[in-house]
Parts: sequence; C-alpha cells; structure tokens
Amino acid sequence: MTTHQTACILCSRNCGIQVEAHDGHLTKIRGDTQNPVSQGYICQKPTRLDYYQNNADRLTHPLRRRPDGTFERVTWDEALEDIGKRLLAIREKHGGKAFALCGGGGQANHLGGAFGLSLMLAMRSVYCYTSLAQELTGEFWVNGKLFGRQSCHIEADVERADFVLMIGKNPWQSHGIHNARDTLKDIQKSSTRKMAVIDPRRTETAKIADYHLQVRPGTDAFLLSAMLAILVRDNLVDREFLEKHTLGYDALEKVLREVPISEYVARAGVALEDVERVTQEFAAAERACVRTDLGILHSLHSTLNSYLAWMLFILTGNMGKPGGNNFHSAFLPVIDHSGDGLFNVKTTATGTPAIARHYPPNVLPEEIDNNRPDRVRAVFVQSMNPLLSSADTQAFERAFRKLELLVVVDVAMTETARLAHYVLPAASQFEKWEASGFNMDFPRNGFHLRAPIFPPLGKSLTEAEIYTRLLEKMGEVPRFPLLERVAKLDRQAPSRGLFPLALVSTLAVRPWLARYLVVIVYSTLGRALPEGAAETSFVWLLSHVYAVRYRQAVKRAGLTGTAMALGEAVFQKILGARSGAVLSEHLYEDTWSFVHHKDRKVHVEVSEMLSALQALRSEPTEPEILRTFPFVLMAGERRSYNANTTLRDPAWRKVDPEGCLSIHPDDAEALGLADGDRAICRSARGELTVTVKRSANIPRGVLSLPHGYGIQYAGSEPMGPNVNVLTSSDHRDPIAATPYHKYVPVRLEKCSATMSK
Ligand SMILES: Nc1nc2c(c(=O)[nH]1)N[C@H]1C(S)=C(S)[C@@H](COP(=O)(O)OP(=O)(O)OC[C@H]3O[C@@H](n4cnc5c(=O)[nH]c(N)nc54)[C@H](O)[C@@H]3O)O[C@H]1N2
Ligand SMILES: Nc1nc2c(c(=O)[nH]1)N[C@H]1C(S)=C(S)[C@@H](COP(=O)(O)OP(=O)(O)OC[C@H]3O[C@@H](n4cnc5c(=O)[nH]c(N)nc54)[C@H](O)[C@@H]3O)O[C@H]1N2
Ligand code: SF4
Ligand SMILES: [Mo]
Repeated sequence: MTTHQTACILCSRNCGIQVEAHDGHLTKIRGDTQNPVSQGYICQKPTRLDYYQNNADRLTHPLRRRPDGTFERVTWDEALEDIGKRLLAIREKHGGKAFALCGGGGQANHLGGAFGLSLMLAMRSVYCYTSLAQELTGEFWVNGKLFGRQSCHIEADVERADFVLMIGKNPWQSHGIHNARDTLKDIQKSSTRKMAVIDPRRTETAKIADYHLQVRPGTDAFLLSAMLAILVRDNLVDREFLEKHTLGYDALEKVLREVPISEYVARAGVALEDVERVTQEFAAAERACVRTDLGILHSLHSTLNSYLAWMLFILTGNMGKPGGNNFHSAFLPVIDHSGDGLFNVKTTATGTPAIARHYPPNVLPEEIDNNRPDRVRAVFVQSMNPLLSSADTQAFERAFRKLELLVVVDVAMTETARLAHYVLPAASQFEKWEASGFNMDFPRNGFHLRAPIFPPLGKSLTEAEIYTRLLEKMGEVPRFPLLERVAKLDRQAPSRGLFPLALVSTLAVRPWLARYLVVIVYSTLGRALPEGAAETSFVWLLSHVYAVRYRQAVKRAGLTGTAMALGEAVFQKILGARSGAVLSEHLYEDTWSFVHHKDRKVHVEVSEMLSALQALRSEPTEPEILRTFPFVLMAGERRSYNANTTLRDPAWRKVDPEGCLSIHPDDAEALGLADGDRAICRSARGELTVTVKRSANIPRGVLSLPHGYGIQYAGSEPMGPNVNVLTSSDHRDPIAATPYHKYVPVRLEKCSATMSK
C-alpha cells in the first residue's frame, strides 16, 4: 500500500486528493490538505474514483473493428501503420478539410490535447470540435469583442465578494468556484455578505441565498436587460470607472434607456420590486461579482446573455478589484483567439467559424453527413464521448457511421468508440503524468502536475506516445539524433545545458517543423527523461512560456532567475510539488494588462449585441412549438451523482440510479403520475422513457433531467436516460452555435401498464 497526492478528475476544480493505492485500486480517498488551492476540500464524488480506474469498460489493447461490428485486438504497429496510411491517403485525395479532431481533454486531462492538435496540423486541418464549443464559446466571442481576444477569460472572485450574483449556476452541485460548499456557507453565515440566485429552480444554492429570482426559463435576456436598464434609470452606473476603463458606453446606454423595464421583468416572471432590490444592492456593494454558467449559456439568447451578464459588473465598476470579476493567467491555455478574417476558416457545409479556436460539435454531423466533395471524412475522437454528450445522438450516430475513418482514443469502450474503425487505449489519468488547464485563480494562480500512481493498464499508452508514434509512422516527424544526444546529456536541468540552443537551431534549419514543437520536444527531451516521465517535457516547454509571459507575477510568487533560469525554476517547482504549486501572484490592477485592445479599455459597444438587445422587443412571448410540446425540459442538470460520462459503471451512484425526471407535483397530478412511475418524454427530435419524481423545487410547466446517463456499461442496454436523444443540433445560438439544452420543448405522457414492464 502506498500513499499518493493527486487530484479529483470529476470537475474543473480538480481538488487535491490523497489516495492509497492497493493492488491496483484507489482506496482511502481524502482531501489533500497540502494542495495550495483546495486545501483539503472535496465533495462527495471523489471517493468513487476507483470506478474510473477499474471498470469492465477499460481498454487494454488497440482494437480494430471487424465488418460484423465486433472488435479484434491488433498490435500498436499494425493499428498505427494502417491508420497512418489511411490518413495520408485521405489528405492526399481530399485535403485538410476532410479531417476533424473531436475533443482533446476532459475535466482534468489536458496534457494530451497538444499532441492531438499536432495530428490535426499534420492533416493540414484546423477543425477541432470540442465540448467547450457547446457551452462557453458565446462567452468567449463576447470577450473577444470586449477585450480584444477571445482568450481573455474572466473569473469571478466569489470568495471575496460582498455581493454575488449567481446566474444559471448551481455551485452547490456543480462546484466551479473555490471550495464551493464552504464558500457558499460562508456567504450564508455572514451578516454583511449577500448572494442572489437567478434560476427557474429552487436549487440547493438558491435555498441558502439571500435572494432568489425565479426566472421563467429562457427569459434571462429580458431580466438582465431590465436590470441594466434599472442601473441606468437609477443612476447607479459607475461613471468614473466607465470613463477610465471603457469605450462606447453611450451607445449601450441609449439602447438601455429604451428597455421597457416592467414589461421585461413581467415577462421573466419575477416581481419588479425584487429585481429592483437585487439590482440596487448589487450596485451599492463595495465588491460585487457575477458568476454565470449553463443556465444562461445553454438557454435562449446564449451569447447575448453572456454580454448582458458581463455588462452588470462592467457598468458597476466591479473589475480589477478584490471580490469583482477579473482575468487570470493560464499555464496550459485551452483557448486561443480566432479572428474574423483570413485565419478563421469556416466549416464547409454550414459555414461555421471557430471561436477561441474551437468548432461547435452541433454542426459536426452536418459537416460529415452530406455529399459535398469537401466534407469531413476522417475523425479522431480524444477524451470525449459525443454519442452521449453532444446534442442529437441520432444525427451523430448516422454521421459517424458514414466516416471513412473514425478513431477513438479513450480509456474506456464508450458509445462513440463502438462505432470506430480503431479504438486506441489511453493510459488512465492515474497511470500517467497529467494536468489540467483549468487553473483559473486570480490573483494567485498555480498548476498541479500529477504523477502516475499505477503503470499503464495492459498495452495502453499515453496520448503523447500514441500521437508521436503515429506522426513518426506517417513520416511527418523525423528522428533528431543530435537533439536526442544533447537531451540525454542535459536531462537533469535541460534549460541550463545546450538543449534549448540545439532545439532552436534545429527549427531554424527546418522552420516548417515548428508546428510539431511539442512532439519534437517529447520525442527528444521527453524520451531522455527518467522512465515514464516523458510527458513532463511538454510542461518544461510551458514553464518557459509562462515565465516569459507573466515574469513579474512569477517573481512575486517567490521564483527567481533571469531569462531561461526563471522558466527552469518554474519547471522545477512544478516537478517538486506533488500537491500542486503556486506559480504567480498578480496585483488586482494587473487585470488591465490582460486586456488586449491597444488602449487597454473595454469596448462595450458591440453592434451585434446591441441589435440583439433591440430585437428582444419584437420577440413573440411564447414560441409556437410550446403549443404542441407544452413543457420546457432542462436537459442536463448537475446532481450529486453525475459527472458527465466519466464514470461508466452505474454502481458508482449512491442515489438516483435512474436519473429521475423532476416534475412539479401539480403537473404530475394532472398527468396521473406518481413517484416511480414511468413516462414517455417526447421532443420534436426523439423520445425517451423516464422515471418520474415529483419536486416542489421546480416550477409548473418545467421538467428537469440529468445528463451523463444512458451509458451502455459493459455492452448493456442504456442505463437511465440519454438526454441527447431528445436534443437537437439545430436548436442553437445564432452566433456560437451552442445548444439550447436548457430549453427543450417536450410532451410527457404516462406509460401504459404494459409498456412500463
Ligand atoms: N455533479 C456534477 N458537477 C459538475 C458536472 C457534472 O456532470 N456533475 N459537470 C461540470 C461541467 S462540464 C459544467 S459545464 C458545470 C455546469 O454547472 P452548472 O451550470 O451550475 O450546472 P447545471 O445544473 O447544468 O445548470 C445550472 C442551473 O441552470 C438552471 N437553469 C436552467 N434553465 C435556466 C434558465 O433559463 N435561466 C437560468 N438563469 N437558469 C437556468 C438550472 O435550473 C440549474 O440549476 O458543472 C460541472 N460540475
Ligand atoms: N443534453 C446535455 N448534454 C450535455 C450537457 C448538458 O448539460 N446537457 N453538458 C455538456 C457539457 S457542459 C460538457 S463539458 C460535455 C462533457 O462531455 P464530454 O466532453 O464528452 O466529456 P465526458 O462525458 O466526461 O467524456 C470524456 C471521455 O474521456 C474519457 N477519458 C477519461 N480520461 C481519459 C484520458 O486520460 N485519456 C483519454 N483519451 N480519455 C479519457 C472518458 O472515458 C470519457 O469517455 O457534455 C455536454 N453534454
Ligand atoms: S468539487 Fe469537483 S474536483 Fe472537487 S472533489 Fe468535487 S467533483 Fe472533484
Ligand atoms: Mo461543461
């Protein structure tokens, strides 16, 4: 039995955990008090992590699908040689547009992403479809307009705020803020700090908040614009701040002055005096912040919602100070910027641009399933399960079956993997060096490089090794005998030796190889590092970039050295800190240095958003479709025992094994439904049999189902409802193409006695 420090991989917080490893199993899982960020905090889920590490779906060998749909084991050489050949043939015949990468990382595994991207570049493709582009790209688009780059990412300083406005976010269950339940309880206990929640459900978070604005689903744009209009009407905007830090406010103010406040508030289904009170207290607070999430991102007006929510903290001057909204550094950036022009290649069938370099899964089935010569023909799926997690399972299945080549790189035999020509086994996140790019704290930010606890299962390999071998087989990345030799000599502290110089000279002679930088460093320095530590070579590279980019903040965190030495200090600190390391300490006023516009100002006048704001006026009160599908289903609630599709064995759930449909008791009664009854839920797209559970926390006319169910564990029938049978990929935001999962019109009907058997 050995004790290890690692992290929980089930949500973006990546809380530090201490585990005991015994006979290949993770036992005794506790919060790691040494973790500088989570400091021992965990929720109820990580004690179930052995279900990830050990389960019947774990992959042990590369698999090739036979014509009859079964799989046969093949060697890595056989698999990679054939895949490489087929990829090259597709590239030769159809060019880069024929290839797409899907995924790259989940909630805690982002080291492998860069290697998948290298394959994408080798295919001369730019198409990277990810789950981020089914939730956050509308927000990233807004950030691009306001701050100059879509990678300017905003966080909320909830811990230090006097007033927290939580919009469409239920951190009690979904976390996403520092030590969520402790932070929420602190606010609840405090007599001076306040929280208001905007959510149609009376969530766990809403119950402990000071105010709950129980908004009607899909009407946040009306509510938020009314709140902004109240700020203007009551002269609560921070004019000094706007003058100093923003441009274009007058144009926004003009539109806000026209907002019919009481009409919009009534439309949102909340009381005007409550909205006024929340708005006024928010504006009056010394330190206030706004935290949003899927409740507005996955609902009608998604991108506009993000814009309006951001205007709340901007108009009240809550940026660049404790308890407000601020930017943060990024050690392993998971987003970048996609401009409007030449460098943003639109997809061929739907003409969809990338945002923050991510393409939306919503359009992928259409990009594959058409007869255009430039359609997508080959897809690599890495650490994503679009068959369950993306909208419209039926469309995905149909499209994926048409691919000339589908390869899935995963730790488990997923629903998506079952359709693949090749399934490649990745070492699990407890079997390799791994890390998350979701380190988004400010002013202090850190990074946690987790060391492997177990050897890779069976023949599984790290993503770094899989893609490097594939690129070598494809003849894209040659061997570098000289670099390899230098790397061996410098392996103790690569920055101090000749390795950096040798690397730069290699790339100077063959500049076209720069796109494979991560792979080259891996194949030379990485393979020279001690047994199994090869992936840390990527971290070495990132350490240098971070040290250059945030030099002052890194020094403030106590790291010393000039030029390469500072980067090496960052790397060594990371390597030495098994529980995670703090790497930078910014000053609050540094927030403005993150703004990318040359004038360092927030450009609040975004013409598309002002038009969308004006267009709200002419929007019909109720969508036509609700006449035939009278319930609004929120398709994807975070509960105590769901975690996307990361844990496949249903035994991991301590409660809610069936993933029940929540329904208001009066609605249930009207339909003759009692707890435990089976009902058929129908959308325009598909139908699903669900188990009903009444809840007074949900308003009438609204239903809620969790996501992350419907898994076919060990080849079984789907367990629980796969909500994406009901969702549709064209029910999406006009700018970001993100799905409106929280607003799925459905009908509900009790199953007849014979059907429920
Ligand atoms: N337990 C658990 N935690 C998780 C995850 C998980 O699978 N399980 N997944 C992680 C991931 S990937 C993400 S992105 C986050 C998401 O975290 P959240 O966004 O907090 O999670 P949700 O429960 O999907 O949605 C939040 C709230 O939106 C509300 N909502 C629905 N419709 C509307 C609306 O029209 N307006 C408003 N204002 N609110 C609305 C819902 O009632 C719900 O309470 O959670 C992370 N944490
Ligand atoms: N209807 C509806 N759909 C939703 C949502 C919703 O609320 N409603 N939520 C959406 C959201 S916000 C998100 S973020 C997505 C999440 O959906 P996905 O991005 O698909 O994430 P997961 O379901 O966690 O699947 C991650 C995959 O990674 C695999 N994996 C785990 N570790 C490793 C590893 O080390 N290497 C490799 N190669 N693979 C690994 C797991 O086995 C799993 O198959 O779901 C979305 N889908
Ligand atoms: S909050 Fe997230 S990362 Fe932390 S223990 Fe819970 S599921 Fe894991
Ligand atoms: Mo997510």
